[in-house]
Parts: sequence; C-alpha cells; structure tokens
Amino acid sequence: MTTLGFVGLGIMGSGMARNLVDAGHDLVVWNRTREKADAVQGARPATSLTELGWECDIVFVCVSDTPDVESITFGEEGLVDAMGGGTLVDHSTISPLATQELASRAGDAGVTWLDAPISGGSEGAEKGTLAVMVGGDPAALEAAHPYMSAYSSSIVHVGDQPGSGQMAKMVNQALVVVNQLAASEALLLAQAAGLDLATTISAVEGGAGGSWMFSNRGPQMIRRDWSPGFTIDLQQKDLRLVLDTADDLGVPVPGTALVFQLYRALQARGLGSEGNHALVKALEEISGIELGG
Ligand code: NA7
Repeated sequence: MTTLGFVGLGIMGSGMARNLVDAGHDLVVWNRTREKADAVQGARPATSLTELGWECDIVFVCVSDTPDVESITFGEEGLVDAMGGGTLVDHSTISPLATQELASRAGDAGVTWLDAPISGGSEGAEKGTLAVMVGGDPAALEAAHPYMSAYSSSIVHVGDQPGSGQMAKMVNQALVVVNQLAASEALLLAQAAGLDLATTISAVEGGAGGSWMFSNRGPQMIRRDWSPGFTIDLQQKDLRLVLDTADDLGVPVPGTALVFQLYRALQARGLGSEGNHALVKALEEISGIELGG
C-alpha cells in the first residue's frame, strides 16, 4: 500500500487530509502546531518532518508562502533528503520562479516535484471539490492522481515545466480578486437601491454576471460574516506574486493592482485575518453605504 504524507494542516490542508483518510488511504501527517496534526482522526501524526519523509512515498505540502515551503523541504529537518525518492506535491501557492529552483534541487535528491496549487476555498477542501492546476512530470502526476482525487474534482496538467501550475494559479487569482471586487460593488449598488440582497443574488447569479465568488461569498457578505475561507493576508501574498509575475512579463493588470491597494488599506486597519470577501469594507468606507445597514 502506498503511504501518503501531508504537511501543513491549516484551513485548506486539514480538509484535504480528512478526505484522504475518508477515502481509506494510509496517511501520515505533520503540522508545525502539533494539535492540528492530532485533530486529523484516522491519520498517523509524525514526530518530525524527517520521520514523515522516511515513511512516505508521496508527500503533499500545503503551507503559506515561498520561504515556508523552502524551510520544510530543504531546511534543518530536510523533508526532501529524508524522502530520498518518490514524489512531492506542493499545493501551496508560491513563486513560480522559486518553484523551478526547488524542483531542480529535489530532482538532484531523487524526488520528483509537482507544483499543484489549489482553488475552491475551505468549502472545496472540505467537500473534496478543489480545482488543482499542476506543473511537472506527467507520469508522476498520473501516479499521484488517484490520491489527489480524494479532495479534487478537477486536476489539470498545465505543462511539463515546473512552475506551470503556479503560473496558472496567478491567472486564477487575478480572476478571484476582480470577481470579488465586482461582487462587492454590485451588492452595494443593490443595497443603495433598496433591493433585498438575498433575492438579488438569486436573481442574477445564474446569468452572465455570476461567479463563484458572488454565489459563495455574496451570502456571507450580506450576513456580515467575515470568517475566512481564505484570509486577506494570504490573498495579498498571492497578489504580490501576480503583480511581480505580470511586471516581469510586461502585462498590465489594473484590476488586480487596484484590489491589492484596497486590501492594503484593510490590512492597515488590522483586518488581515478576515476573509477576502471583507474587501467590501473598503468600498463601504469610500461610499458611506453599508451592506445590511
Ligand atoms: P492557513 O490556514 O494559514 O495554514 C497555513 C499552514 O501552513 C498551517 O498549517 C501552518 O502551520 C503552516 N505553516 C506556515 N508557515 C510554516 C512554516 N514556516 N513551517 C511549517 N509550517 C508552516 O493557510 P491555508 O490553508 O488557507 O493556505 C495554505 C496554502 O494554500 C497557501 O499557500 C494558500 O495560498 C493556498 P501552523 O498551523 O501555523 O503551525
């Protein structure tokens, strides 16, 4: 039986790991804060990254940012060296350029690196309906695919070149935030017009203006429930990557740049741990209109 490992049991990773256990896979887990590893019932918590690396054939990683992936894979405990072979599937959203370097170093140590960022929010991780965009060796993906299906309903191989998956995620994040901006201003418009907000969502979500953000985060926004499916702080980390990548490629991304600045204003107000749909608060400030007000 293939032994799987999962490193990083935050909002996304915990749901994904639970789905792997529910699908009957043998799963070893590790998380910096140990309690989150103990909370995944049916999985075996490892005492160190090294132990996890020794035991596992395929290791999934889902941590915050580029330096975090670097420290887990090539830091003191050296997950990649401990694995010594097999496949590492990085579900974190990190720099495409750094991914190319990490994949090359992993290859030198006999480990195949797939960059496989995810989209679909905490709901997607819980329900097993994430979209995964993958870069790297297609044969390694074919071998990992049956396990990844436990938490994904869409797995697309974007390219053989490491970093291709991360590039596709940049595209995804530009769509996410511009749709979030659209959802925010549309709901404020409905509020100012005196429309019933829930009814308005039902009326328009199936039309040409509908989006995942509008259907999933719109109802949360009108309840003023700012709990995160994805935090503003992590969204900003991704937008920095999008802006840097677009700058390198010479592509103007005015919508993404505007949202970056609006989130910056919310971070300055100490709201970085709220969900990315709290973007509407920046527009409420500008307009003097409050959802549900
Ligand atoms: P969360 O809920 O903030 O979880 C982040 C996870 O990453 C969590 O398990 C953290 O451990 C772990 N982490 C962060 N930095 C490190 C370092 N340096 N070493 C070890 N572990 C670390 O984020 P999400 O689950 O929403 O998102 C994860 C990724 O998916 C991110 O790239 C998104 O853009 C997409 P902790 O529990 O804090 O000890």
